[in-house]
Amino acid sequence: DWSKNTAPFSPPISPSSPGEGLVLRPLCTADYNRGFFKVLSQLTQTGDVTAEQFTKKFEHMKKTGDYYVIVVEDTALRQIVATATLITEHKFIHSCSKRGRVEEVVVSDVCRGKQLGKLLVSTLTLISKKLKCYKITLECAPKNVAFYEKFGYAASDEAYMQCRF
Ligand code: 16G
Repeated sequence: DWSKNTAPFSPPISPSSPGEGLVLRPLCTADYNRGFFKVLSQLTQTGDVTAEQFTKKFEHMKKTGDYYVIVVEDTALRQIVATATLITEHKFIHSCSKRGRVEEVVVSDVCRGKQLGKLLVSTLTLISKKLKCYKITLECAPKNVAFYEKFGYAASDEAYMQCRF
C-alpha cells in the first residue's frame, strides 16, 4: 500500500523506517519535554503552554478519536524533529462521510533535506484514505503549493476565508 500510494522516496524511507536514528510515531504526553513546542514554534505562535494545559488538550483530542498527531523523534537526542496532524471532521453530506484536514506540518530546520515533510504528508494522506474520508484539505503558504501538489493536492476554486480573533 505504502509504495503504491505515495510520491517516490530516494532513499526509500517509509513510516516504519523513517531514516537512521529516527522514529515516526503518534504524539505522546512525554513529548512536551522533548521539544514538541519548539518544533511547532517554527510554524507559528504557540503561546506559553504549561505541561498541564498540554496534557489536558492531549487527553481531549485523544478522547474524540479524530486527531492523528504524528511526530518524528531523533532517538539519540530524544527530541521531536517533525510533526503533522490529521483531523477527521464528521459530515451528514456524502452519505455521512468524513473530511480530512492536514494541519501543523512542521519539520525542524535542523532536520531539513531528509524527506520528512514528504513522509509525514504521505502518511496522513494514506491514513485519511483508509479512514474513508471523501476528501482531504489543507491551507498552506503560496511557496509550499508545489510541495503539496506532489501528493495530489490541487488549488481549489473555493476562496479560503477567515475571521481572526
Ligand atoms: C499553516 C498550517 C496550518 C496552521 C497554520 C498556522 C499546514 C499544512 N498548514 O497554514 O495547519 O494551523 O499554518 O498559522 O501545515 P496561523 O497561526 O496563522 O493560524
